[in-house]
Amino acid sequence: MAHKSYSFTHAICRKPSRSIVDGLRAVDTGTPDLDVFAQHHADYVRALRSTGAEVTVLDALEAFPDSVFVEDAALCLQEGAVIMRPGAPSRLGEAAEMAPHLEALYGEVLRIEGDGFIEGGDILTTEREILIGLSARTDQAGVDEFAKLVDRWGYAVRIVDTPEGVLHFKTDCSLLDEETVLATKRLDASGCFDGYKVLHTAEGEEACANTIRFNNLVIMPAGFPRTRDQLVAAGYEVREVGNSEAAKLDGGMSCLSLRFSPNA
Ligand code: CIR
Repeated sequence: MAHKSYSFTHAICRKPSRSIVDGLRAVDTGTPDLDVFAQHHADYVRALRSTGAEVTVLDALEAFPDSVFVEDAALCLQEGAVIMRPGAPSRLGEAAEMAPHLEALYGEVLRIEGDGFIEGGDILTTEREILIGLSARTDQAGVDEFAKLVDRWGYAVRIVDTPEGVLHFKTDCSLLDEETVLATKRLDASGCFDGYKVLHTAEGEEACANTIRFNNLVIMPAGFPRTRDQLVAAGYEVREVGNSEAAKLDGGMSCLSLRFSPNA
């Protein structure tokens, strides 16, 4: 049976731009190398395609250094897509750039148009609900408008916290299947996953909590062997992809794609 929270026919990615060196980062750990980033990105796209999905790779947008992180510009559900309103001023324009690509694939594309802010990285869609972490990028007004929009498609939205100093809610968690999430201990301690089965990232490997379940695969950043072994032992088919350059900009596996199966 197909699961709407992780069975996908489509994905959209965007090539990293040369301006990626100016991308936002909480702490400067070095300038990303564009060639290495491009190689990792190509590996990521290959992994998505290997599951049989149709993957569109959009051209780089030089005007938006963080535009490779397409996840933050929109939220895709089966019934329709919602264009976000990113809380980072330098990223606000990315949302309008994404809209026409989704309009070409979906019957219904809605927009956050009020004063609130919301980024896709703060939204975890599970089989039964949509969890949204308030963060430095996502505020109450943004969530309220989003919740009102997706109510028409029958989605329940639950507001949760993002740990202090963590960029996005999903920086610290990801969906593994209809009842299981991968999360850092610090996020799980908030109680937001009560009712779910939770696998914890291994001690010292918190930076790999942001994986994606994409059809048969769990795609995770390379270099986190103890968490990888745990996922394999739990029965998941794991694919590792290099993420050293995106990580310099606080990016992980989910931010590099929009994943969806449009109904229309
Ligand atoms: C930013 O700070 O917005 C980017 N440098 C990283 C965005 C990562 N996006 C995500 O996890 N969804």
